[in-house]
Amino acid sequence: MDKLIITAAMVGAEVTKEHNPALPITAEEIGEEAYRCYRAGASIIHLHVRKEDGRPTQDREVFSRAIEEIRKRCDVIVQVSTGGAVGMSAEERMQPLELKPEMATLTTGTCNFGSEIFTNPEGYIEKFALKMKEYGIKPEIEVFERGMISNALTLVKKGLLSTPLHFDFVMGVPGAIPGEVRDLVYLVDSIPEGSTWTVAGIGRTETPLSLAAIAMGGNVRVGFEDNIYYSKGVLAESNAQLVERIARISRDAGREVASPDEARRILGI
Ligand code: KMH
Ligand code: ZN
Repeated sequence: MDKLIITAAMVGAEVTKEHNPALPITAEEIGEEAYRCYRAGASIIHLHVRKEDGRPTQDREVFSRAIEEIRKRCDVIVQVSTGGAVGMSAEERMQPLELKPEMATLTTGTCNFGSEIFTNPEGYIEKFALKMKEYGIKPEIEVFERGMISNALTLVKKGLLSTPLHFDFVMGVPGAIPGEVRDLVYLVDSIPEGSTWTVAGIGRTETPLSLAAIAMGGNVRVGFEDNIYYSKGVLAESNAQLVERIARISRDAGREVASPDEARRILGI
């Protein structure tokens, strides 16, 4: 089994400082928190950024400043979000791709997202995939529903994605696929052999799904984007605290944790 790749999704687009005061917002806070996550065992930072007032943005310059602060401190893989926040246009969402990061997310379908709709019609998906191909950015395919795997395979047939694919199963979003282990097994069984995958369990599904992924040979994403609690009713002190727990459990279970360079090799970056 390969070493475990831990992704830290530290910011997201929905969580606020009111939800968890330790949420990093400024470029410097993001840089500092990324470094703490890296020290705790994260090899990928899944990155969203915020305006000064805390609202989500996909502004290229804001991304650039945050990435610079991360780069000053460590050589972790930066994976920019093209999901942004619900309601943003495709052009808005694509901006950070211009910075040519090592990785970016690609959600291959539309789904309910709580009381809202996360819109990803074919036109968006193909535009994002084409840009990633042009710039040599490794896509992480964000799967919120089973049909999104089929859509990714269609993109392979169209020459917009190349194999081996890397998937992130985002599970437990209200309105999309639930976060039971049987759902994870179903998704893992549905991807092509040779693919790599990680799981992002939302809220209370985060830790149980992470444990399943460690045992199944998958990888793990944790962080405030997905879950702000360390345990029931107890806020996490930092994203790094969540990363540290996963690294510790994985090592205790006999699975070492990948460095950024080891993660690059596993993902073919
Ligand atoms: N904020 C969600 C609507 C991604 O980063 O690519 C979408 C999201 C997915 O977070
Ligand atoms: Zn995200």
